Amino acid sequence: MAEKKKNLSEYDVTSVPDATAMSFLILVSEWNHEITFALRDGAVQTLKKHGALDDNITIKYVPGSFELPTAAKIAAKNIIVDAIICLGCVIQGETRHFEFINSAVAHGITNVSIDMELPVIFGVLTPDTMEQAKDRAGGKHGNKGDEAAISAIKMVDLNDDLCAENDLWWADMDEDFYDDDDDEFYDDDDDDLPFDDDRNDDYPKLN
Ligand code: DLZ
Repeated sequence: MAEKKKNLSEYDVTSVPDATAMSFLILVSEWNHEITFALRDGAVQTLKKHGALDDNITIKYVPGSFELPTAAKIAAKNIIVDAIICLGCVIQGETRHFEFINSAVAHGITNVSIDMELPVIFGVLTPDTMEQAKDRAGGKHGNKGDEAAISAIKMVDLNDDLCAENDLWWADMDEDFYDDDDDEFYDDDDDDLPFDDDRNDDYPKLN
C-alpha cells in the first residue's frame, strides 16, 4: 500500500542497487536556481553515494522547466546515457502559468521516456510557495534531488533486468530454432528428411 512520505531523502539504503557502472545526465532548470541548484547537488551526492563515478555524471542547464522535455529528447537521441534526471521548480504563487507549465513538463517527460525507452526522471518541485520549495530542496522535508537520483538508479537497474530477460528469451528461441535436429527439417535433401517418405499415408484421405 502506498504510504505518505515524510522526507524526500529517506529511503531504504539496502534496496538501492550499485550505480558504479551506470551513467546519468542531469538536466537542471535555471529558473528558481537557488532551489534547482540545491536539487542538483542533492542528486549528484546521492548518485555518488551509491557508486556513480564523476565521469559518468553529466550536468546540463536549460532556461526553465518548460525546456526540460525538449532537452531530454535531444539528449536521449544523441548521447549514450542510462538515465536522465530532470530537475526544476515551478512555484504556484509566482506564475499564472503554473498548471500549464507543470502539466506540459510532466507530459513531456513521460512522452520522452516512453518514446525513447529510457528512464527519464521527473524531479520537478511544484510547491505553492518559495518556503515550501526550500523545505524540499535540502530543508525539513529533505531533497527532491535525492529522491530523483534514487529513482534513476532503480530504473536503470530494472531496465537492465528486463533487457537481460529479453536476451535470455531470445537465447532460448535460438536454441529451438537452430537445434541440430531441427536443422534437418529445413534441409532440401530428401534423404535427410526426418520423416518417412510415405508420411502422407498417415493422413485421412479426403475422398
Ligand atoms: C516563464 C516561467 C515562469 C513564469 N515561471 C517559471 C517557474 O516557476 N519555473 C520554471 O522552471 N520556469 C518558469 N518559467 C520559464 C518557463 O519554464 C520557460 O523557460 C519559458 O516560458 C520559455 O519557454
